[in-house]
Amino acid sequence: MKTSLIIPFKDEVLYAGITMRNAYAYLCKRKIDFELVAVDDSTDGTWEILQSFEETYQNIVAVRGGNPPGYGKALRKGFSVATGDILIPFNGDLSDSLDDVIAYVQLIEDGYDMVFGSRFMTGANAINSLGMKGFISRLGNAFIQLLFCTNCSDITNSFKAYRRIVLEDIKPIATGYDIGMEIALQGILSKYKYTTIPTTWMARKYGQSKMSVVKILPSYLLTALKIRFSKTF
Ligand SMILES: Nc1nc2c(ncn2[C@@H]2O[C@H](COP(=O)(O)OP(=O)(O)OP(=O)(O)O)[C@@H](O)[C@H]2O)c(=O)[nH]1
Ligand SMILES: [Mg+2]
Repeated sequence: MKTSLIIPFKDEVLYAGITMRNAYAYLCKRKIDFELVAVDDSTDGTWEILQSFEETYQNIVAVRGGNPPGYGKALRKGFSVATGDILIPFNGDLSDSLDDVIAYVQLIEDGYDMVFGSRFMTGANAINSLGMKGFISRLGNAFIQLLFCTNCSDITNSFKAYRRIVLEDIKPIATGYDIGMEIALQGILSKYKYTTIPTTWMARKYGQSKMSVVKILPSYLLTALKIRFSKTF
């Protein structure tokens, strides 16, 4: 099966080259059938770097995101141009692990429709720690676990893998960081087969975070409640 990594970038001039080179070299070495789909909303020179990769490699695609930009919009754009059978959002600041990508691909090939990564379950490795963001994220995730009776301890994490049919069926609408949660919760309610595995998460070394967990918490909770109650009534 072909795998598409969807990689969002917003002003990641210090990461764009490293991330694209690492992902490309790693997946070639593992003899995976893959493509890299970079979705960019930058004004700092990231776009020019991504374009040079697109010109050099046949299986690298670089596209622009939306206006106004948004993390969810960027992933949706990536899903719409991707040609893979397995779609995996992979953060442009290399916080997600390529070893975990291989584990995801194997599980989808084994028959799962969705694979969720958890930074919180036993066996997970949060290198350089998640700090206060991690604490708030754990609380939010505990609430969502109760609301949906799911054993996934990190539903808000966007690093997941989906079989193409799941995305074609669910047609996510989130524009922000809540997109991963939206797809996962809709997928669970639609009875797609899923599993959760412990993953490695690494804090960024360069550049700035684009995400404030306090600012986005209300939109996560609202999205979760809407999904829960629109399916019930
Ligand atoms: N295309 C696009 N990419 C985005 C947008 N917002 C964030 N990103 C990218 O999405 C990835 C995750 O964003 P981060 O800012 O690292 O969010 P985070 O991982 O929660 O924050 P850190 O803990 O600081 O790493 C990065 O590669 C960003 O550049 C956006 O609006 N459009
Ligand atoms: Mg990050």
